Amino acid sequence: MPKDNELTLLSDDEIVNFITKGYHIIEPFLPKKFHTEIYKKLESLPTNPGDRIYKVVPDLQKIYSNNAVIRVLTSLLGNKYSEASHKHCHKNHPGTRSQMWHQDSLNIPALLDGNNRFPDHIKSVLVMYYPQDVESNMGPTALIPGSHLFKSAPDRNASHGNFRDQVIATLKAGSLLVLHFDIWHAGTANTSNKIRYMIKYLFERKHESKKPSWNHNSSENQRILERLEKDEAAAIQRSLIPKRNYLRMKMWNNIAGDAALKYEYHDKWAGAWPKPNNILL
Ligand SMILES: O=C(O)CCC(=O)C(=O)O
Repeated sequence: MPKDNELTLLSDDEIVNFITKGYHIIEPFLPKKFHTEIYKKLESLPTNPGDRIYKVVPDLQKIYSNNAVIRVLTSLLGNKYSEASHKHCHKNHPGTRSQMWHQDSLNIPALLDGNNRFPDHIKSVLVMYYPQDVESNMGPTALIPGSHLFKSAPDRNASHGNFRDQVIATLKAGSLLVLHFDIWHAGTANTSNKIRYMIKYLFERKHESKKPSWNHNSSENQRILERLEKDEAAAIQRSLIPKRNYLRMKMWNNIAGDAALKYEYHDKWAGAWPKPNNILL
């Protein structure tokens, strides 16, 4: 558990994890009793307060303004970021069915010019807070790792069921899930007998970074480049790998300012022939 007064920024490897997968989990950093009290408060609300959730559950401030969250948001969004006024409390009763896969970044009416997706940058992140344990039958949030990088994912994704390599985020009470705004995700069915709450906030970058806003060590650059090229998040067609790597590299460079990496295209197809045991007969 990080101490409350520590602002340890993310490491290069944690930034690469976020770029490649599109999400980061913050483990609980406040006592379980605190989250139980928030759960009770939510249960007592007669209606959904919508954007006013903050006002009616002021203790949420103790979560979102905690250093454990600030260190992650600063690392991903730079030293200046803002909290969007829109917030949402999801109350999933027993029997709630799965949502369709979707990307929240497409929901914004003011941005219908099509420029609301940033597959090569980190401009906004969703932060989802769960005041109770979320077990696999309680409607955990599902994610498709790496799906924030592809603009061309078909709208038909919405009608699909399970994806290979999807992540079902079962979490301990008090955990937060930080998501790239463009990631495909969905709430799943609650087949338990417990209500699952989740509170969603959106944070936005205010400035382009002139240097890394995380704990960067340039002596690791070669290893970081290799990870950005080789790490797998979820299965994709092989012909998309150069585009995926280009977007990963651009995302790093867009948030790293003067610590940009030099990316050179390699023809990955040249070299040794496939070994006989990789050939389907
Ligand atoms: O309920 C969930 O786990 C996910 C909700 C969601 O997808 C959303 O708020 O956009």
